[in-house]
Order: sequence, then C-alpha cells, then structure tokens
Amino acid sequence: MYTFEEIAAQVGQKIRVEGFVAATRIQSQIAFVVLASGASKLQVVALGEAREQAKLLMHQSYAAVEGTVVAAKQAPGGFEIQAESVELVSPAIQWPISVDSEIGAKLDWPVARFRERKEALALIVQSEIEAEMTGFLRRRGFVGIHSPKLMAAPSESGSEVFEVKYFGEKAYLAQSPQAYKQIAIMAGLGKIYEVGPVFRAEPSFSSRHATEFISFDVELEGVKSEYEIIELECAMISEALQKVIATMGPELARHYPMASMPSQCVVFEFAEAQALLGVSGDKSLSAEEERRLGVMLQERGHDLVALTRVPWKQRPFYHMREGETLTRSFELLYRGVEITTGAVREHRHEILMQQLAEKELTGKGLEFYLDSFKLGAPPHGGFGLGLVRLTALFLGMPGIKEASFVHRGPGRLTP
Ligand code: AMO
Repeated sequence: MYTFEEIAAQVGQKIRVEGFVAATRIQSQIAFVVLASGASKLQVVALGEAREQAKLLMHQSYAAVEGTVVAAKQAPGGFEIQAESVELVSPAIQWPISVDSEIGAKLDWPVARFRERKEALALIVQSEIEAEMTGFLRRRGFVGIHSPKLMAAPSESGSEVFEVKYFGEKAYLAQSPQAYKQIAIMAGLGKIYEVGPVFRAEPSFSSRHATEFISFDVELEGVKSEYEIIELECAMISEALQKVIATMGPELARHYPMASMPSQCVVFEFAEAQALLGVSGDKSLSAEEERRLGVMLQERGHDLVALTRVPWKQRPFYHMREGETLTRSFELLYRGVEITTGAVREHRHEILMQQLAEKELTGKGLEFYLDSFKLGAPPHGGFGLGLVRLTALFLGMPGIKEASFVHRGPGRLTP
C-alpha cells in the first residue's frame, strides 16, 4: 500500500510500485496505466519497451512498475511514474462481477467486490465506528473482554442455537456473551465491553439477519434505570458517527449521501409506540411495524428512538421486571430498524431463579452463571448492539449484507 504523500515525497527518484491495474490506455507511442492501492490511484506512463510490457496487463491484474516519479499537473495527486519496466505479477484471468451486479453475486466474490472503493469504504466506516465506540468506552474506564463462544447450554433462548460436537458431548455456539458480561460485572470489573462474533440459527433470509454477526456488547455496574443505559449508548453512537463524518466526510458524501448525523435520541414507552401504530398486546413489534414507526417518527425528526417499558412476556428471564407485566428494558431503533436490546438485569438470586422457572427454563448448563449470583451481585445492566446493522443503517444501505465483509446466512456457508 502506498499513499500519495509517500510517493510525492520521492519526486525525481527511481522507485518500484505495485498495485492493481485499474485502467490501461494504449496509444501508438505511449501507454497509460493506472495502478490502484487502497484509496490511491497512481498514473504510470510507459514508452518503448515499457509500453510493450504494459500491453500485456489485463484489467485488475496485479502489476509492478519501476520508474521515476515526476511532477505532472494533469495526473491524480499531481505526479506520475515514468516507467522503465512494467511487470505483470499476477494476471486476473476472470472478472465475475461489476459494480451493478446484485448483492448475491457480490457476496460470492469478496475479492472482486472490495476492489471497488465504494464497497471497501463500507468496511472502513465500520472499522472506524467500532474504534470510535470502543475509544469512547475506554476513555470512561470500560475494559474489553473476550468470552468463550463454545458453551454447554444455549446462552439466550433455546431455539435459534447451533449445536456442535464437543469430544463426544454436545456444545452450543454462543448466541450472545450475555452470561459472561454479567459474570465480569459480578467479578468486580466494573464496566466492560466485548466486540465479537455471535451465532444464531435463524432460518431467516431477511435483510437484517445473519446466522453469524458481530455483537457490540456493554455491561456496567451500579445501573438502576434503563434510562442511564440509553443515555450512555446514545452518547456513544452520536460521538462515534460524528467523528466518522468529521474524518471521512467528503468521500462518504460522494458514495453514501445518506450518511448523516442521527437526531438526538428520543424515548417512547412501548405502549406509546403501539398506540401510534394502532396495535396492542404483548408481542414484539414486527419488522414491518418497526419500519412504519420509523417512518412516522422520522417525519417528526427522530431517527434514533428508544422504546422502554417493554412487556415481560417478550423478554428473557434475566431482565429486571417493572411491576408484574413490564421490564426495565429497552430497544433502540435507528431509521426504523432495531439495533439494540438493553436492560437492567435481575441481580437478586432468588428472584432470578423464580423468573427462570416462570419462563419454563431449567438453567441446565448455565449453573456457572446462576450460581454466581450467590456471591454478592451488584445491580447492573447493559446492552447488545448489532454492529453491522448500525453501519448499514448509517450508510443508508438496504440491509446488512451490503455492509458485511463476508455474510453468513441460511444456505451461505461459503465463501
Ligand atoms: P438481542 O437478541 O436483541 O439481545 O441482540 C442484540 C442485537 O443484535 C442484533 N442482532 C442481529 N444482527 C444480525 N443478525 C441477527 N440474526 C441478529 N440478531 C440480533 C440486533 C439486536 O438488537 N443479550 C441481549 C443484549 C443485552 O441485553 O445486552 C441480546 O443478545 O441489532
């Protein structure tokens, strides 16, 4: 990889550069080759023998050029390489997709897909969002942890779990780091985060589901209200997106015009959202209802919306209840799509066990977690954020496949 700055500093010198062949133009006396490396494009001018060699370069092959850096106003970056030799290092003998190919074909060929700057930019944005969000947390004293992904029991609900063989026994792929986040808090770590893969055996082909995705998880001690967690998460997201826009603004605007700052986070109770939608009951909102709510609230200028007081019936056993029927939990919707579930956790062992029984669960294989609450558990809470969903929605993409490096879904175990 080279940058314009590095090459510009070598004007007058002989250098060797390598890169992908982004364009060639062969004229009767002269050949122009554009080499691409990351975001940089470098013009190469070839005469004589070097021109003959340039004729052999196919589009997107990998090539090496030796030559002198000269100032050239008309070239990208204001300089070019006058080639002495052009070498075809590795030919591109096929090119399976184009920028206009549908997402399925692009997912089949990540090598070809990410040579396109717009596609690579989505991965860079995601990397920046992740770094800014973890930076935000680290500045506030959060510690990054890595929890195991092989477990003796399902970590969330029993359905949607992948079973794997484990030395003659059954193991399960973690659906979330939930148990370990809470164990870290009970262990006295105070504030933690984890960014890592989680697995859900969801036979869903929807634009928002993957069977393996990156979960951005946070947990902290001393939390008594879901509003404290919402405030923390919204501040983290806003600050991260603001920094991404500040550093990548012009290029983002060119490729992803929808990438803009979200509004301030607003809070609605779940029942208020139902009233707006004209629905009732204890069930979660469907994707369509979330989308409709998103449209209604966006018309009022809100695109980041927390729904609180979510019914107990739709929540896992470890959420803190609010009265008989509600929970101190929330969902965060961004542009009409759920990106987060968060909650104050039930930290009282006896009540936790009652809630487990009420959900008709045995807790088998989760004893290590359940017994931890007998060792003195602080009040605590946290949230899990779908990182790729956040990136895709920020960039205005139709779904998470468009923002994934490599997608895992039903029927997609390769590449
Ligand atoms: P939940 O199951 O709601 O909560 O997951 C948290 C967030 O993860 C994302 N997500 C997904 N992304 C892509 N594909 C999927 N199949 C998928 N499923 C979920 C969503 C979702 O909001 N332990 C709790 C979190 C907590 O309470 O801290 C949990 O896992 O963005």
